[in-house]
Amino acid sequence: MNKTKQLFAGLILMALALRTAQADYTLNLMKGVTKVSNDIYDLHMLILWICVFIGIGVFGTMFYSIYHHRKSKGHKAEQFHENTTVEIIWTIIPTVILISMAIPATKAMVELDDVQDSDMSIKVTGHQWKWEYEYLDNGVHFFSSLDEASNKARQIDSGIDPRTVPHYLLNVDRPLVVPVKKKIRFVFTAADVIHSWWVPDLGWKKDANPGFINEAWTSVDKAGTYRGQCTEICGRDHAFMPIVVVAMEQPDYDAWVKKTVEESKKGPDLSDQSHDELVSKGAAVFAKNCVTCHGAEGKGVPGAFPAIAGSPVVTGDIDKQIDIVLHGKGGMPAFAKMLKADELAQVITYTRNSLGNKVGDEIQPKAIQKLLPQASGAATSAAPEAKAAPQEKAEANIVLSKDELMSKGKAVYASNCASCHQAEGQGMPPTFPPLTGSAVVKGNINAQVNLMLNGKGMMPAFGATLNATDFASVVTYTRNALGNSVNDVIQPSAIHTLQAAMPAAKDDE
Ligand code: HEC
Ligand code: HEC
Ligand SMILES: [Cu+2]
Repeated sequence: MNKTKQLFAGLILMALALRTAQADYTLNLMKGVTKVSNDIYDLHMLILWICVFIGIGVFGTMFYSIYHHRKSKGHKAEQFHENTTVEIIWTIIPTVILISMAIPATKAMVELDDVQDSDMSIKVTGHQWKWEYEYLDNGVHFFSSLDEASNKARQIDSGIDPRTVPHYLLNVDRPLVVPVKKKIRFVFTAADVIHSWWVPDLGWKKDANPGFINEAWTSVDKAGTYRGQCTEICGRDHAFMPIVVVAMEQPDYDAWVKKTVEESKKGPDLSDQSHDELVSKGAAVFAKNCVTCHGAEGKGVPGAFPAIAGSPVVTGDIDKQIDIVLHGKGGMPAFAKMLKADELAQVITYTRNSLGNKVGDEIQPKAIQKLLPQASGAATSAAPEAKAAPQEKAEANIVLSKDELMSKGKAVYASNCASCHQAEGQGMPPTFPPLTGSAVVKGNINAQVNLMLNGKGMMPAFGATLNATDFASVVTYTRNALGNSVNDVIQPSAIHTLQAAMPAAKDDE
C-alpha cells in the first residue's frame, strides 16, 4: 500500500509542476488575442481533458487488474473469446467519443475559414526575405523587413551579443498596422518560393504560395504588438523575415493611415546629389537591401550570388546594371518597386565606386525616376486628391494615338494592376480573374470603364486614383494586349468627362 501512496504523491507533484509551467506559457498553447485563437485554445483544452480522462480510465483499469488479479494471489486467467456484448460496447463508446470531438472541431474549422463580410482586406506577399503588405481598401503599400539592430547583430562576427538586442529576430522596420475589433481579410501569395505567415497570438498560420491565393481572417480584440515569423523554410535567410502586427484603436489607426498616405505622396527626393553624397548614402541602402545575398564586402556567394566587387556588370555599361537592379534577373529581385529613385541612384552609384570598384561615374535620382513605372501608385497608390488641377484641363481635350495609349498603358498596368491580375493578365483564379479572354474586357467598353471607375468587391476603384490619361491608356492596353485583340481605344477626354461626373472625391471611411 505504501508504494501506491508514493506513486500517487508523485503524480500530484507532476500535475502541480505542469500548472506552474503553464502559467509562464512555456508548455501550453497561448490563448492569443482573437475570438478564433481563444476558441482554438478551448478546443485544444477540451480534447486534452477527454484524452486525459480516457488515459486514466484505460490505464487505471489495466494497472488495477494487473495488481489485484496477479498470479501470486492465486488468480487464474479466464479463457474466453468472441464476446458480442464487449465488442458492441467497445465500438459504440469510441464512436460517441469521436463524434463528440468532431463537432466542436468542425465548428472551429468553419469559423476559421469564413472570410465573408470582412471590413477590410490586406494582400500579403512573401519575398525572399521580407513581407509586402498592400491594403486593398486605402492603397497603403509597403515592405516590411528585419529591423536594423537585429540585422547588424546577426551578421557573422558582428561582435554584438544578440541578447542585448531587444526582440532579436522578432522585430521589423515597418510593422503591419491594423485596427482592433474589425474583421480583416488576408489574401496570401508569394513572389518567389513558398513562405508561411504565422503570428501565434492570432491563432493560425497560412502558407503564401507563388501563383496561388490563400485566404484567412482575423479580428484582434486588444490593442498591442504581436510578433511572429515565416514558418516555411524559404531559403538561406528564412530565419530573418519576422512579422510584427500592431493593433490600434480605430482613431489611432485612422491617423496612421492618414500619415502613411501623406508620407508616401511626398515621393523620392529628386534633387541632384554630389558624387560623394550618392556613394555614402548608397552604403546604407546596400547594407539594408543587398548584403543578404551579395555579402557585406560585395564578395557574393560563389555559385549562388555573384560578387559585386569586380563584377563585369557593375564595372561595365551603367544602363545594363540599372536594368538588372530595377527589373531583376533570375534570383536577383526587381527593386524598381521596393526602393525609391533616390535610393536606387545611391545604391547603384555606391556599387560602382566602392566594394573594390572604381568606375568613377554616377547616376542621379532624376534619371532613375524616368525609368520607373508611372509614379502614380508605384510605391503607394496616390490618394484621391493627388490629381493635379492644371493637368485636368489638358486631359479634357487630349487625343493620343493607339501606340501612345498602348505604351503608356503597359507601364500603368505594370504598376497598378499586375499585382493582382499578374504580368501576363493570367490572374490568380478564383480570387483575381484573368484579364486574358475576360468577358468584361472583350465586351462593351463602357461596362469595363464603369467597373474600373467604381471597383467591385476586391477590385479597387480607380476613378479617383488614376488620372484620365493613365486610365484611358490602361483600358486600351488591356483590350489590345495580354492576349486580347478587341481593337478599340478610349481617349482621355472621354474618361475625363466620366470622372467629372462622378460624385466629388469620396471621403472613404
Ligand atoms: C535575394 C538575393 C539578392 C538580393 C537581395 C540582391 N541581389 Fe543582386 N543578384 C542576385 C542574383 C542571384 C544575381 C545573379 C542574377 C543572374 O545573373 O541571373 C544578382 C545580380 C546582381 C547584379 C549583376 C552582377 C553580375 O555580375 O551579374 C548586380 C549589379 C546586383 N545584383 C546588384 C544588387 C543590388 C544593388 C542589390 C540591392 C539593392 C541586390 N543586388 C540585391 C541576388 C540578389
Ligand atoms: C487589389 C487587386 C486588384 C487590382 C490592383 C486590380 N484589380 Fe481588377 N479585379 C480584381 C478583382 C478581385 C476582380 C473581380 C471583381 C468581381 O467580379 O468581384 C477584378 C476584376 C477586373 C475586371 C473584370 C474582369 C472579369 O472578367 O470579371 C477588369 C477588366 C479589371 N479587374 C481590370 C483591372 C485593371 C485595368 C487594373 C489596373 C488599373 C486592375 N483591374 C487592378 C482585383 C484587382
Ligand atoms: Cu519565408
